[in-house]
This record gives sequence, structure tokens and C-alpha cells, in this order.
Amino acid sequence: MIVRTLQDLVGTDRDVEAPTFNSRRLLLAKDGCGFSMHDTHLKAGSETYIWYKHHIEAVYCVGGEGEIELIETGKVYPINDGTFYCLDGHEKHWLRAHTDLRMICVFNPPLVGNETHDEEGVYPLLTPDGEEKETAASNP
Ligand code: 9YT
Repeated sequence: MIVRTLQDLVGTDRDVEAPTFNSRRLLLAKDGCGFSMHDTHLKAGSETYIWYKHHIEAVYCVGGEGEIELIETGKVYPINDGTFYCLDGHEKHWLRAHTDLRMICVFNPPLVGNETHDEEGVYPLLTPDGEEKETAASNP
């Protein structure tokens, strides 16, 4: 069994700082569970463009107010405590935090730990050693 607290992670290499959020990575690929799980704090007033083209992300909001806008349809969904969504179609989106927003996020395949968004809002697909995996798109 694995037991961790948020306080165990803050300020460690499992606490990944991005311009608009902190992602505290409770579970990573090296933990061997088949998914990663993050406690993510988005900053009030922030807007983040995201496209998880290599991953499925499921998200459960446990605090704050915000919204997600799907780029393809323009549809906007409010987010608050108790809202769940899953990007099972790798949807490009804007994530906006009206207040500080706390989200519990699950990734499949699991993140390895040091991923940050590239300019397209993408997390790379990495091996457990942090090397970029070749994909059909990168190796046609
Ligand atoms: C829903 C959300 O916060 N997405 C951006 C960050 C990502 N979940 C992460 O790496 O924790």
C-alpha cells in the first residue's frame, strides 16, 4: 500500500510548478499503478490552453470556481466543487480558474513526473526514464 499526504509532496520534485498551476503528483508511472494521480491547484484568474493528445485525463473538482471551454465546439461548462469531466476524446480546451481551483486529476498512461506543457499544451509521452517515446506521428 502507498500512503502519502499533500504536505509530503509540496516543495519536492513531485510538486511541478507551471505558470498557471501547481501539480502535486501523488502517483506516478514509477509507482506501478497504471495511472498517475495529481492534486492540482490552478491560480485564480488564470487561463490554460491544453491538448492532451497522448493521454486521457479525468478530472474531479474539489474546490473553487472555473470553466472549461472545448475549442472544437465552443461549448463552455462551469466547474465547481463536485464537477467531474473526462477528456476521453483528447479534446483541445481552455481551462479557466475564476478563483483558486483545486482539481484531482488522473492520467492514463501515467505521467512519469517531470512533464510540463509544450507550446501546444501537450504533455510528451515519456518512458519511465524521462526519455521521449517515439509515436506514430514522430516516426511516420
Ligand atoms: C485539470 C488540470 O488541472 N489540468 C492541468 C494540469 C494537469 N492536470 C496536471 O498536470 O496536474
